Amino acid sequence: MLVYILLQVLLVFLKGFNFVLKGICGYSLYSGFVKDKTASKTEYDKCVHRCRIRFRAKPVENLVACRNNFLLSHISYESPSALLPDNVSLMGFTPTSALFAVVPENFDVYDSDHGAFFFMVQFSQAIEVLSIPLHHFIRFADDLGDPKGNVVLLSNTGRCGSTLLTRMMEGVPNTIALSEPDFITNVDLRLFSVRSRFRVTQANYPEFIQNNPDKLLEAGIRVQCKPIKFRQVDHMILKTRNVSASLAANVARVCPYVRHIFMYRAPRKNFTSYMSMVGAFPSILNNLFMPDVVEVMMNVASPIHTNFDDVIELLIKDVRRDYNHLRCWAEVWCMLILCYLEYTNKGLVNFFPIDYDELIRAPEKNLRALLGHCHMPTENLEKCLRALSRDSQKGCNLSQDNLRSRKRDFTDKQEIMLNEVMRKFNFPDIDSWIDVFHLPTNENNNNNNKSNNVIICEK
Ligand SMILES: *[C@@H]1O[C@H](CO)[C@@H](O)[C@H](O)[C@H]1NC(C)=O
Ligand SMILES: *[C@@H]1O[C@H](CO)[C@@H](O)[C@H](O)[C@H]1NC(C)=O
Ligand SMILES: *[C@@H]1O[C@H](CO)[C@@H](O)[C@H](O)[C@H]1NC(C)=O
Ligand SMILES: *[C@@H]1O[C@H](CO)[C@@H](O)[C@H](O)[C@H]1NC(C)=O
Ligand SMILES: CC(=O)N[C@H]1CO[C@H](CO)[C@@H](O)[C@@H]1O
Repeated sequence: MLVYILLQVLLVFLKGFNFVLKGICGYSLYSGFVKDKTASKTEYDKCVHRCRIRFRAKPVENLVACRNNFLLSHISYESPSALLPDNVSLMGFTPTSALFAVVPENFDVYDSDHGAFFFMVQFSQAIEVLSIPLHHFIRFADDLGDPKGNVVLLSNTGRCGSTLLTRMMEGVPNTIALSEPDFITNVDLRLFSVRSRFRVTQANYPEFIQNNPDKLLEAGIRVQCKPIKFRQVDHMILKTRNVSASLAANVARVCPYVRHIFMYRAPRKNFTSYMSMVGAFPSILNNLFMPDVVEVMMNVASPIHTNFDDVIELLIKDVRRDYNHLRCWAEVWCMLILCYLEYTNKGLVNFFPIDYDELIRAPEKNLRALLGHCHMPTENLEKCLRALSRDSQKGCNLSQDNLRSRKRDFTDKQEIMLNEVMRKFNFPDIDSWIDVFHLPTNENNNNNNKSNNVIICEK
């Protein structure tokens, strides 16, 4: 945190310095010659800006990386072919450009043994950052075209064993699983949310993006899943952050070839795990930043145009007024489940729903069905099942060992509060969770026995 603040001070200082330097000799340590920078905006073959990372810091390690996390120095302006090598991967978007991380040539950024989260591996291993203006980025993505392999989007409620599932799926030959690639977090945070909180941020984006954010989402998926030369990739799993579950409908609309999974956990277990995770962060940070974080999360995570629009608006208002960890996180969780229900009922997304405890109870059967849904081969399940015995988030502070000691049960008061939250969404009490798929919102879908509901109903 302190390092991050120092970096910000340094960045302000350097910005001033570069401003003066630019005025005097038309050169900046960050962006090079002014005329080159100007040219990069219009000329496609000089539009990629390569910078060396001199220093990096994030206030909290699980935040989405942005330009302010880096102290960068100018190297060159190049053609978009600079984005093609295997050691270059899409890191995220700013309102003006797409950012790429360049790792050392022999480092496999896609190998999940380097760390449980793709965005963390990118951030810690990157040597250079490439940036490309968004309009050129979209042209680059159009030239690439749709991904050659199979793409699977794994939406989830967070803390539900989704990292374990990606580890299992990686057992399928020629499969890469990206855990929390943040291009998609950027897209949903700023662009698709129609809630008022984001109007200001949205205005920072060029008009062609504001009018058609789908295009950026499509381009992001195409570029994140670009061809890799050093190994055969037939299946690409994109496991999103929990808040991005609300984006599944957009992805289904824009990239109909993507296959969808929704992973969750029975609420009591889920909330216990949520709470143990929140407890793993320093409490000062929690109290200072959590209301902000949770308010944004609710804005992003909640589906719109549902019967619960008014409920959700009220809950969002209450976050700051009356912040309570457990209640607010339970509300976010309900909103994510609502995404699943709404999108399924409206036929927007063909999700394969998977409950963590059900996966653990009958791993082989469930994995087989899940892989079948994703059009992935099911011949060699042993390798997939081996992942079960490994801690799936090792290399990260949230690993199970860290959390296990913090597990807690709820007091009676907390139970009442949680059930009140559940009721606001017409969900059953946390102990009758099994009934959730017979809720009123699901009624019109009751006699439609899609493969979707099989697993839940069996329980
Ligand atoms: C990334 O890969 C390219 C091509 O393989 C190579 O020329 C370049 O030096 C690599 N970058 C770094 C930072 O190692
Ligand atoms: C959900 O995602 C947000 C944003 O990345 C993160 O801060 C939060 O810890 C996640 N919650 C859970 C329960 O995983
Ligand atoms: C995460 O864990 C490592 C090693 O256990 C520690 O050095 C690091 O400071 C931790 N990071 C945070 C944000 O707690
Ligand atoms: C529902 O399932 C039954 C048997 O499991 C099948 O006969 C019937 O055609 C299915 N209905 C629909 C609408 O898919
Ligand atoms: C319904 C359910 O899953 N209940 C379990 C929740 O977790 C606690 C321990 O964390 C178990 O004791 C419950 O049986």
